[in-house]
Amino acid sequence: KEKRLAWWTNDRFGMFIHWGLYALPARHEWVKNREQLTDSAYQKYFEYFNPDLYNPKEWARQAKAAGMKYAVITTKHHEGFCLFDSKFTDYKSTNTPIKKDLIKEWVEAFRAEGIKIGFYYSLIDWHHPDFTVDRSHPQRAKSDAEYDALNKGKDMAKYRTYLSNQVRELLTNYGKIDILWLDFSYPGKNGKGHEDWGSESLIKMVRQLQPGIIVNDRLDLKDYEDGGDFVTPEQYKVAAWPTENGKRVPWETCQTFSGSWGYYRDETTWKDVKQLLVLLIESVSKGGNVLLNVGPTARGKIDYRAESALKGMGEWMEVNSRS
Ligand code: FUL
Repeated sequence: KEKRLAWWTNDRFGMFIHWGLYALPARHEWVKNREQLTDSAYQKYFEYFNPDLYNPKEWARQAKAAGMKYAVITTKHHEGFCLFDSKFTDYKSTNTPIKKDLIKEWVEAFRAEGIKIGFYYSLIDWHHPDFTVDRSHPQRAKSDAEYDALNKGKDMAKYRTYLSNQVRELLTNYGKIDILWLDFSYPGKNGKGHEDWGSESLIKMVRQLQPGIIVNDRLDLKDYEDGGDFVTPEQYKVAAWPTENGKRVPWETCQTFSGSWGYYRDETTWKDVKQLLVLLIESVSKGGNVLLNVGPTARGKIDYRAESALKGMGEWMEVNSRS
C-alpha cells in the first residue's frame, strides 16, 4: 500500500472536478434531490446539455499552473448521468447535443500535461430504475407503505451489476487510471452500503483491472481486509493527522472554492487565495493531501472566481513548491 501511494503522498495537491447536468440549473449538484425534481422535470437538462466551450486542455493548463499534480473528475455523479460512452446506459453525454465522450477528451488532455488521472464514480444513482428509493432519494415518499410501493419490482442486484459493469468500462477503456474515487453520501438502505454496491467484489475487480491504482475509503468496507487506500475528510481542516487504531493513516481532504461541488452561479461564499494556501500548507504539514474542487459551467468553462483563485495559488506555488 505504501508503495502504491508513494507518488500521491509526494504530489499532495490535486484538482477535483464536479461536472454534470446539474451545471445547467447552476444551483448545487444535489439540486434534483434538494428540490425533489422528478425524472421528467430533470430531463430538460439532458436535452440541452451542450458544453460548446469545453476545452479540457485549458482546464489541464490551469491545474498545472496552480501546482496540481493529479485530477479526479466525476464520470457519473448521484444524478446518474454519465460523461462517458457507456454501453450499459443511454443516459450519457454521447446522446446529448454535444454528442461526445467527454471523459475521453479529458483524459487525453490531462495526461498530455503530465497530470495523473482519477475517476470519481457515484455508488448511488438517482436515475437508475432499479436503485432503491430511500429517504435520501429525490423521490422521497411520505410513509413506509409509499416507499414499499415505489420500490416494488426494483431489483438492487441489477443495479449492482450495472455499477460493476460501468466501473469495468472506466478501468478498461481509458488506459492507465491512477485513482478511483468512489462516493456515497449515505450508506445505502439499512446502512448496508457494501451489500447494496457489492463493494467487496468491486474492489477486488478494481485491483485486478488496474494493479497500481489507488482507491479512496468510501465503499463502506471499514471492517474488511481491503477498505481502500486513504481516508477522505470532506470540507474541513483536520486538527491533527488522522489515525486508525492508533496508527497515522494516509488522508486527503476534499474541499470546494465556495460551498457546493457542482456549479452554483449565485453562491457568495468564495474562499480567498490566502485561505486556500493556508488550507494546503496546514494539510501538508499534517501529512495530508488536498483535492480542490472546480465546478465547471454548463458551457464548459471554469468559473472566473475559481480561475482567479487557481492563478493566485499558482503564483505562490511557483516559488514555494518542490517538484
Ligand atoms: C459527497 C457528495 O454527496 C457531494 O455531492 C460531493 O460529491 C462530495 C465530494 O461527496 O459525498
